[in-house]
Amino acid sequence: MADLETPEKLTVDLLAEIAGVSDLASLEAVRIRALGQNGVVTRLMKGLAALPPEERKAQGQANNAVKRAVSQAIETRKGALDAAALEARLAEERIDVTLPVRPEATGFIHPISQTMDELMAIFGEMGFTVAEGPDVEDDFHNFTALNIPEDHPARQMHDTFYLPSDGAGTAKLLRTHTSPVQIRTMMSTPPPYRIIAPGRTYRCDSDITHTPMFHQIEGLVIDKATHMGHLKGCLEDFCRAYFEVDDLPLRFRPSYFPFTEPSCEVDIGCARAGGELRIGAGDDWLEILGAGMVHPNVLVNCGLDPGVWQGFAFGLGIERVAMLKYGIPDLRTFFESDIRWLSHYGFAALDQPSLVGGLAR
Ligand code: FA5
Repeated sequence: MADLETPEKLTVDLLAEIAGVSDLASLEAVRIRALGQNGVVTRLMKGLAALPPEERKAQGQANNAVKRAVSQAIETRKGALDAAALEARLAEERIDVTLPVRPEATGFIHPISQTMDELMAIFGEMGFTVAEGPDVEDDFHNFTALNIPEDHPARQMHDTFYLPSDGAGTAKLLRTHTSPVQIRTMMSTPPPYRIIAPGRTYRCDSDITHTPMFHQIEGLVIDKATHMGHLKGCLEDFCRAYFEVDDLPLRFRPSYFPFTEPSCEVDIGCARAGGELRIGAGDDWLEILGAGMVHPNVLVNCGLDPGVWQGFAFGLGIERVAMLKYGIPDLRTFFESDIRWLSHYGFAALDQPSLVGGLAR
């Protein structure tokens, strides 16, 4: 493009150039060269001032015609290039909905988490709230307040992990059961109570049905007129909901725990035939949990008047009920972090119609 070109020639050249560009960047380069601050058309306009007055009008009109024609051509070409770019992008980004889904590695919910969620959902429906306590406990909350004084033989049954003494004579320990949460709840909030306390527990123990770390869920109900009938009804409803067997038979067998009086073990009806266990059928029994009426000494230790307040407590092993419900044969496999085991026994996050099982509404 030369300055000496006539407006007509300039128009023809610029329009040819505009028609020839094939992308937006080149078009912008032409626009700057023609209409930019120092562009040829701009300089043509500025040159008017130097012309004699009688030529200015005609030259001005000619210059304006160039400017109009070039501006319009640039706009039109820009519209066409924009549309072509959009077309190309749409063609490139098209999604073929008929393609099969690419397999993706998904995680699984561990059977312990699943079982805990189910237990919390069932007890939640029954009006229980969740309480928590520390894994590292002291002697008072884990034993003494639960009516297990020093030298009590029950302490030996618990195979306790003790932590090194802090020098002040208050050796801490890893809680051997979730029952200390009862004590913490009763000492920190006023009655009545209807709580469950799920969590980790520890005992120096390892075989096919015992691991050094395992999980329990504790239940505590204290009110002014709570009695053994409530305990039976509550645990019956719970076992039937959890195992999803409406007429599951339950047996309450006398037992002993220092913190409950009377105490019982609860068995559920089952059948054992050909190495297979079927829950709810047959005339055999399977122990499932421990329970009882909270011992008056425990209430007194927590500052409650046993003449006014009474109730029941229960505790069960979460792995144990998970193994029974989901047919998991070896307790130790829960904690081996074997991804093949988890993909077999784990649960898909989105595949859960109901956590509450068969609880009657
Ligand atoms: C107790 O721990 C009582 N605190 C339960 C209780 C609470 C009774 C409130 C009455 C009132 P026990 O020692 O039986 O009880 O343990 C309860 C359950 O924990 C057992 O039935 C078993 O399922 C589970 N359990 C105990 N030790 C282990 C272990 N080493 N590995 C896995 N599960 C265990």
